[in-house]
Amino acid sequence: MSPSTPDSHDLLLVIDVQNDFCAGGALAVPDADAVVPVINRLAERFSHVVLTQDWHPADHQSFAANHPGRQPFDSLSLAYGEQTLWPVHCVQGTAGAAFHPQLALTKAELVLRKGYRSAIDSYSAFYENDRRTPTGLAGYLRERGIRRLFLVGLATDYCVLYSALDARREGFEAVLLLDACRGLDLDGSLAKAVQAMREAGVEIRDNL
Ligand code: VGL
Ligand code: ZN
Repeated sequence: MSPSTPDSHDLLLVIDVQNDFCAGGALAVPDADAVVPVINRLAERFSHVVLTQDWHPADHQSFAANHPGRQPFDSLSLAYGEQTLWPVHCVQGTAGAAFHPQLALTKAELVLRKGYRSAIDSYSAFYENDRRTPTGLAGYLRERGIRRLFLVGLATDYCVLYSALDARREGFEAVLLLDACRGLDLDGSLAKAVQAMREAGVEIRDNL
């Protein structure tokens, strides 16, 4: 077996592969749909797969529409720090919040929803954007005996980035699979994200 064959302590963490981040969605990530077949093939090779789902109430504070006079992609200072304002996306129960219709969901052992509190955004699968409020994922993974995470999904420079950094902070090994990720790349954020992950000890690969 090659060293990159996933074992029982490895887990594929699929971040936010939802309609609103894909073609035609409210916050579409360029070329996002291309990750779906790649992720589906990867999922077959893992014994453990977890999905995250961005899941906002309509009055969520990360939406520019909830701040009169503000535009999407503006930055705003909120109680917990700087927050980028987004178009309304992934509203709980809407078609935009559903997973991409071609994403293979059957293998997922857990669907972790995040960003469900109006007052705080949550890019990371581990912590909300105050960097202190845990989602519970670290405890779940530890109890399940998971040691290494392979991160894929959307967007490389936001939710994938923060999830990978927090995975390292929580003591997991972390591998980013670039072929199965796409980024928003606002003001060079993609290159910065990859650099920050490298510096945090995330292994960056194209594929398994
Ligand atoms: C995301 C911006 C806002 C992401 C989620 O999944 O990367 N980005 N909400
Ligand atoms: Zn969001």
